[in-house]
Amino acid sequence: MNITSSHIEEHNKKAVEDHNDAFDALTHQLHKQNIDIDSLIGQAGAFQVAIPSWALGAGGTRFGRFAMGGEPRSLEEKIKDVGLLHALNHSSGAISLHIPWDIPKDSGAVKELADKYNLVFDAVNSNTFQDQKGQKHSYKFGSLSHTKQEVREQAIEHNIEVIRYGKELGSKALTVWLADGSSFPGQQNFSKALQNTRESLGSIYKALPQDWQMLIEYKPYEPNFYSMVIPDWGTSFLLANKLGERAKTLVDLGHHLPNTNIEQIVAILLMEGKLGGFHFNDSKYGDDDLTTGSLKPYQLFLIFNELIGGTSNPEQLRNHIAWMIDASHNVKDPLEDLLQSVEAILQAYVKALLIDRDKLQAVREDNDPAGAQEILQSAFQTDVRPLLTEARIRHQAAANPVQLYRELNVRKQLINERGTESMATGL
Ligand code: PSV
Ligand code: MN
Repeated sequence: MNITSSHIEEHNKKAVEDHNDAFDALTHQLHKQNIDIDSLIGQAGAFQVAIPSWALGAGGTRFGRFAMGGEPRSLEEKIKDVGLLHALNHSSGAISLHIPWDIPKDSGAVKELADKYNLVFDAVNSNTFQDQKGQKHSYKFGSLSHTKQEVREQAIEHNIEVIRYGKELGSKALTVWLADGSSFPGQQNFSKALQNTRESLGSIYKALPQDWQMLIEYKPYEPNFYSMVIPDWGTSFLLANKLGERAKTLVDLGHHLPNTNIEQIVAILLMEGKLGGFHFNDSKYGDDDLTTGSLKPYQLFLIFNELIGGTSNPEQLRNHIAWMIDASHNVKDPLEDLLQSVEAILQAYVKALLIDRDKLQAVREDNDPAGAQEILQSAFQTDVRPLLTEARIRHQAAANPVQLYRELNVRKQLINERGTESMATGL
């Protein structure tokens, strides 16, 4: 299944009249605020969000999994699916691989295929939270933090192997997420476990190419329910500081206890030059891995407010942070879900660009919280969808990606090609 330029043209031709009306109205509205819409369209069009290779099939919960049919059966098919997304929205031009779920057998050929779809390889993710067939030592009681040196060494070697794969594909970052921790009081020596982790990460850091970053992800609970070795941004930040300049913190939006002020964490990490990347998703209760922006679009906007407010160079921001989605799809078609997530991220980004920074600065100086809210709400309540549509049209992508996906019956075609039982690797 390929999306061709004539599919796009035909779809856009039908959409253009309504789009032009909405776009003209928005142009007029922004013009009155002295905002240059063309510059915003350029910035929106340049923003790329990496798609996780592990989220292209049906996810599941520990209670069950409902197959959706047409799931990619190989890394090559995963790349094709991300290619479909990128053809539809022009904003999904990168793929983030999880090893060993997606080991490239022939890196040259895999790279060539990705090139064909204008995709690059974003951060590679290691996996020491599951045991693989034939693996010598088990990770049941941890990996980089394990009490036994031989287990730690095996986990270190795995991460170095992931770097090797990433190098072959042109990745520039390794993301490390550890499930290590304990489920019962007394089970683990907290400080020893963290010390082991630091030393293990140090060995991996030594193997990191000079132009790479190590992204350290944190999570407060699950799969361990009493303690996690890297439970929060403070611990990740501590490790990143001890490791060196190229080690940074990765913020997965689902990895916080309820009501945590994520935007404040983002602001501090950015200020310290330690914000390495994001795993975008949304949640109501825990690490729910739901569609980004489906529950808390305002929080997402506030995060982008801190990002834009904390940098003098939006281009550098776009290029130096790993923007990735980390989601799981139990009831939605993953491809539709990912299109919706990317759209929500772009909306939050562009709305944050609309904020009048001088005025915000002035009301802060005046200690005027109501004034601050007026400024934020005025940007957040602006409907920027016509601007994003225009960016897509200018890049020969679909005016309405989800609509075209449905018009073309993409899922049905994928089922015809791959069958109803095909199952993608991942969680
Ligand atoms: C753990 O919950 C996590 O967020 C890590 O990023 C893993 O790599 C990913 O999910 C696996 O789905
Ligand atoms: Mn994650």
